[in-house]
Amino acid sequence: MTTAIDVWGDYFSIAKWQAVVAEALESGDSKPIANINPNDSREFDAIFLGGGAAGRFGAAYCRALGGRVLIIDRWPFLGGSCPHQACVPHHLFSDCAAQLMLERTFSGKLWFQNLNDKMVSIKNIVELFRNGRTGPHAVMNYQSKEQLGLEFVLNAEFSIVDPQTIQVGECQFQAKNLVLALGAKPLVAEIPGARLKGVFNSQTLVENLDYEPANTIVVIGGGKSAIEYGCFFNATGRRTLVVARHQVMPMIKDVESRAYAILMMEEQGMEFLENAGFMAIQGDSQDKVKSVSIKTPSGIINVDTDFVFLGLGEQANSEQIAQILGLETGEKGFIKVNRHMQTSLPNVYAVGDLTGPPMEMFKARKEGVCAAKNIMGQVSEYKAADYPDFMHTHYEVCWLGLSEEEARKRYGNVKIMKLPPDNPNGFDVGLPAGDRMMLYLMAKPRMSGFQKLIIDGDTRKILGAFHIGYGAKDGFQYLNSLVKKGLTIDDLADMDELFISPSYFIQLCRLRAGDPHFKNM
Ligand code: COM
Repeated sequence: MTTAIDVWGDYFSIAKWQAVVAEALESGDSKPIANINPNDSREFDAIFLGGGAAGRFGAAYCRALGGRVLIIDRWPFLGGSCPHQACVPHHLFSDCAAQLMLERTFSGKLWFQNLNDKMVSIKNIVELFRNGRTGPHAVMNYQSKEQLGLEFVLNAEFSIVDPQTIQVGECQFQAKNLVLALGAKPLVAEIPGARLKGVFNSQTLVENLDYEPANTIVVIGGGKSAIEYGCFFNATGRRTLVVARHQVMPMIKDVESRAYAILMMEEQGMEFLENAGFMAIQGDSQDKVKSVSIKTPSGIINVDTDFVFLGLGEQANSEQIAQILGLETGEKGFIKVNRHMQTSLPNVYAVGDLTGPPMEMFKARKEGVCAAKNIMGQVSEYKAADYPDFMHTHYEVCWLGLSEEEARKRYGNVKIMKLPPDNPNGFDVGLPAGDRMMLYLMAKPRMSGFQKLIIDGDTRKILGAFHIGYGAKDGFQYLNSLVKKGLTIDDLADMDELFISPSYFIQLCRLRAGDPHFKNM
């Protein structure tokens, strides 16, 4: 690697990293950026191929346990797809959707500008992200180098010589263990016309969008990314039609919570077409999308559009690696691992999106840490289960544990606490008066969200929780852990709420907690 940029021993500020990453991305320069300690002669305990959430957290943990690790990544930054094409833009777009829903709800009132019938630019927001993402990139590199002391080679193409040897340029690196953390990519749709210009997925949207989509967008898929991106497009003022082969949002298991989420999306103008059969995307003479045909139970419909978004799930970045190493793979190329994150080859581990769903940050990071512990001689097992989950619509939707329906199948004495309460006005009451919902509460009460707690009336233990509104994501992370440890209505009643109607049901539980035979509320 004679031509590498050697950064070892030099202090790199966040601003300096930002410039280095921007330059590498803009120029397409493939000169590796090497941060390797020349004074450490120990063999690497592990090479992490891929420095995203799984690789970076695994490497940091290995090092924390006293190991020597090297991360190799083809991008000039650590953090993987998260800061580049996945979580960070997704959160930006979701923030925009929430902000735009507020602006549209109060359009022309109070201090709000008049957004009625106005579209805002999608291209500008995408460009804002594209120009700003080197900030998060730089933070990743700074933290990894200056604070965590990680060794890495970035901006580097690599090849696998054998499970202990990785080649970068003319240089070979050897390690006792190999950890594959190469991530996943959006599934390619088997839909006629899916390769036309104007058909995007979450990656190509941020990389390639170079025009302003017109006023109708078709989203194909019914899962998280289809809905989350769809709500963003809709919030920009465009007609947004979500077309799913089956149901939309099947992951929100609680029937009432899902219904509220869908109702509010529909009130924002989202259109859903479920159980859609054959679909085809038609192009014009320049291979640019011009319409989509969809087979519905009541016949074929055609929708004119210049922008189609595919949110169809992910497939593993495993093609070459699985073949070279002869690894066992499953559906969509996901690498098979045991609970120690070991692949079918000794001393070869796989972590993160490469091992399959859930394609979530916490799962990637925890799998990285699990592999690290095993590599360093601790026995560790991990399988993502019983985790809290969320989805961004125009709102944040969070949930954990069992839905009401699931709970009733398993328990004989299920109690429910919810806001708004069952009442003749339906949702037209200003409850829950949750975090960041106060304007809605006063002026558009039906939009002020939905909360539901599911409790076993016999043991008083919390079985599940659902929240639609804002500000609950953070709390649900902690709440889930407490619920798994047996949190009861009485424990919740004893907490200290920081808001009138806290996102975690503290006040409702306190109102009922004294009663040994408490009722629904
Ligand atoms: C966050 C990436 S953007 S990582 O999980 O911290 O590596």
